[in-house]
Amino acid sequence: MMNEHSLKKTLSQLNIGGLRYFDSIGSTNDDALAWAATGAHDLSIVIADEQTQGRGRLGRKWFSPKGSGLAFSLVLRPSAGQRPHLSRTVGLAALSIAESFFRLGLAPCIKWPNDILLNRKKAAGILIENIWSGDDVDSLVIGMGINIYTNSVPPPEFLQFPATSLEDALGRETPAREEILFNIISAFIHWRERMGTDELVKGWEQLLAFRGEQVQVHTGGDAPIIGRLLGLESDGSLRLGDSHDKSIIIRFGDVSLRPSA
Ligand code: BT5
Repeated sequence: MMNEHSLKKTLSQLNIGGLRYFDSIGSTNDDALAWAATGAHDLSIVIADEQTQGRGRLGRKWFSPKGSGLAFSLVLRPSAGQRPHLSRTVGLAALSIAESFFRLGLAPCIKWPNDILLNRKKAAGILIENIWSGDDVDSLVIGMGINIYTNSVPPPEFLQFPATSLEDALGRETPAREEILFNIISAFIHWRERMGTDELVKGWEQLLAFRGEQVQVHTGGDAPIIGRLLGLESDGSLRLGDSHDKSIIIRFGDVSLRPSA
């Protein structure tokens, strides 16, 4: 059973800022935003067994029932050295989740910008929200939702993209959630120290789903942008190539494979 005691014990070897655990909460991002606004230390964690109002991007819902997955938010107070690289934060988070999956012998991919896939199905998502102080980011809240057990996978009518869980992908006994959380936070601390390096962007780029394939990216406008997925810019933007091999750079959007005609 995951609880405050088991989490404190597992995370005690890591240098986290603080921990808040809830059996049930609306959204861990909301609590972390409130905590950040009232002085949460760097690398504070809000985690819940269940979310009743879990959020995705653009008002979408994140399904996180009791006893099924990991739903947590990290508060980040960026150092001066990290500030120029904050657009890479989603990559930092995605790489950290991906590494925890590699450790279990799986082969994760990152569907740009914020989904982690196993067997081409979504196993985790990331939601980053900023607290501003004038024109500067005061702190960031990085929400991560990871489907651990089969019961975390939403019913198909809930989804635009197929979903899976770690348990489904492993097909064998799944480690405790605390252990997976430990691995994610350890990787996060490791990569965060390398936030300004090419190594981070390369590591992230190597894991991109659909590389070299024809994709469509919905950016909120009517027509999707279509092209071949080439890689990343150094700020974490996505680079596609059009039919004349001219680069198209995309900052926001949702990538999917282009259905073959
Ligand atoms: C995301 O949004 O993928 C970000 C999810 C972030 C969740 C974490 S949990 C801790 C923290 N607290 C919160 O309230 N949120 C964060 P987006 O790319 O917009 O994807 C949302 C879409 O994913 C939904 O519209 C569904 O189609 C699908 N979805 C919802 N729950 C899912 C699940 N458990 N597994 C796979 N897909 C899901």
